[in-house]
Amino acid sequence: MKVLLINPPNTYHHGDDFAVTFPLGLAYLASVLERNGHEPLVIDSLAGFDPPTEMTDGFYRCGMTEAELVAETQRLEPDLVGLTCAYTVQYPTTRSLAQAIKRATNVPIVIGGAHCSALPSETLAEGCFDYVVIGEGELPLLALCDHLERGSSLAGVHGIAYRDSSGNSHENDKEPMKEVNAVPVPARHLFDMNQYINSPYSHNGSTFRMPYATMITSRGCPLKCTFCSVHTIWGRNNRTRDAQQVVDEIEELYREYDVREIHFEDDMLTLDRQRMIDICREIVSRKLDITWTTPNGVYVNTLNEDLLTAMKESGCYQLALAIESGSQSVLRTIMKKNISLQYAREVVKMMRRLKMGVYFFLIIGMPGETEADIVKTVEYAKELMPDEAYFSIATPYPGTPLYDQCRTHGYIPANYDPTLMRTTQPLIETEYLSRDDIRRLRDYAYQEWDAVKPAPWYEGDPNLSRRGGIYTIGVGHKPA
Ligand code: B12
Ligand code: SF4
Repeated sequence: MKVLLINPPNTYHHGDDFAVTFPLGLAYLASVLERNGHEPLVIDSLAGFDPPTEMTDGFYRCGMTEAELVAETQRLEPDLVGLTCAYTVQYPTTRSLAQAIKRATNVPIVIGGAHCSALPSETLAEGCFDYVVIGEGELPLLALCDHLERGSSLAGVHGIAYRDSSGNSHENDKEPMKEVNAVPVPARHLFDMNQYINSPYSHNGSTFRMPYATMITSRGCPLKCTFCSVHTIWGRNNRTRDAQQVVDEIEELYREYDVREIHFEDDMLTLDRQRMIDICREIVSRKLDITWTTPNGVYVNTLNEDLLTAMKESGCYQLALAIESGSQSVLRTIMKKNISLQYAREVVKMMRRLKMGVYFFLIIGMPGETEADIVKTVEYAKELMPDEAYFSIATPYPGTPLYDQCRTHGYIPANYDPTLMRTTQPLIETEYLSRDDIRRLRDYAYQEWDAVKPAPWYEGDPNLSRRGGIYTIGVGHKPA
């Protein structure tokens, strides 16, 4: 059957980071549909757009208009429309598009992605979605096509919420796939790859060589950090693709699209150290002239000298370390993230010896955290002096313990505005910190950091030329 997969337009606030990266989720779904005899059609309504500079009704809007997308849907006449909604912050825009498509056509609509995976019943209750996919989408989407084509039952299908013929709602638990090696590579051939691989608006602006491509090599993370929502999609079991298969995908990108840099977007790339070393060795043995990095961050406990050396030798020029806090007690008791700040010091030293770039992800404004804790975080960054430190404001994504805690204690309003689920402005206020405090402390963190931050480590290296840097809505490119 004909399935139209749409990456909806986005709305941004002043101060948001802007990136247009390849929609891996839709490409995985399209690939599985194609393999199973269906006809996937894809529209990435963000591809090729520059960052918006004009504000309307308090938002900066980017991408194709609703009218254009409705017209395309009518022209293509799909049997099913699939919308992705990766982030809660974009949910209102996605819902509005679904309502517009519903008003103009009779085509059934399914939604998937992080937001609805955490709140499936609430999303189904909106009325504009006929089906909600919970978690990994490949198998539920195939089952849904079968249901629509042949009338098969959805009763035993994992990972789907739906209304039956009597109008009763059902929510079937997700069951993450066991064998991720069997999932075909993303159907990149259905997209205009030039719009992504040469785009200056990459994740964290951290591209050194173009063309670049994003990929994932694993699914799921066993840790239970209180602020993290990725388990709502992938579950807690870390399932990895074999090194050979991962490097096959890299080689395909290298040969078919001339890609010279890879961005691994995994949540837990290095849990299996030996697998990562095997990936690195395979890149070297196939003589693939690439650089690579991890814009989504890596777990510092998994890094050691052997692994870092293999990474460096295979082209890794920078790792983002998800340190989160400079207070050991906040890490242990509030964030429940098992990181030793002392070990992180050692890792940064190893990376410096190997001449690798270091990028820190830090979070401020968690419930239970005090101003003194936040000062510790800033001081830790100043002590270790990464090349860049990124201070995010704690945000209670649905499906996280942080969200539940904030709802229970009233740290977020009952009817909170989903467009505020972003890390550059505070949505919550806590027992110790008002929203104004959190804003002030983030400004303080950046002032302190900007006053000391080092010159880029790659300055003067003729082989590396950082492209772009982070683009901030309403502000422009931050200097790289
Ligand atoms: C790369 C990434 C980005 C990239 C772009 C991703 C892209 N082009 O798709 C960039 C840098 C732009 C980005 C930005 C942000 N991100 Co982000 N991002 C990610 C990350 C690390 C990987 C996404 C990815 O490619 N996954 C791989 C693909 C295969 O998975 P997927 O897209 O989820 O698709 C699968 C399923 O979800 C499902 N599915 C998805 N869509 C559909 C549609 C249909 C029809 C069906 C049936 C199924 C289905 O099936 C797919 C295949 O199994 C995820 C974490 C994660 N591991 O998923 C966070 C994540 C999605 N981001 C998150 C957040 C919060 C943000 C920001 C708000 C952060 C901020 N700065 O404030 C911004 C929002 C930007 C905006 N436009 O407003 C959260 C979302 C949580 C939430 N509920 O809001 C996540 C889950 C990480 C987290 N912190 O918990 N992000
Ligand atoms: S923050 Fe990282 S380490 Fe923690 S649960 Fe999420 S993916 Fe795992």
